[in-house]
Amino acid sequence: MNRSLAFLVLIPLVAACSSGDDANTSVDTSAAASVTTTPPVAVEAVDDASVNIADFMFVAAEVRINVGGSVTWTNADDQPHTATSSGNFDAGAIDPGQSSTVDFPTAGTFTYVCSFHPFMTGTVVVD
Ligand SMILES: [Cu+2]
Repeated sequence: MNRSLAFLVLIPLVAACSSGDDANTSVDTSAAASVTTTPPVAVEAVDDASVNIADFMFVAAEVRINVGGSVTWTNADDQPHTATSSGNFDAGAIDPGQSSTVDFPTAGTFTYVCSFHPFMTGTVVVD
């Protein structure tokens, strides 16, 4: 999914570069126009998602699951992390090499942080 998004982003950049190198002042904007009218690619919901914690980041930073699904966080770092959404859920302290699973019975968009390292942020979309 990320790869295809990157590909879409690259198209206008490539078009801009090639038109910049070209002395011809007429710029064909049809390629760029077709990109901007492409609807955003939706992340398909799954029943259960996995999030890897590595290098002080949640990967993927956003996951989308169906109502009733779950998310499992696995800590690949050498320090403990949490996945904590104040008032919504808390995966608890996850030691290095360990995992924690949270069930999501209700719909919503839940942003969360690592309570030890609040610059680490992620989102769980439940729908
Ligand atoms: Cu952390």
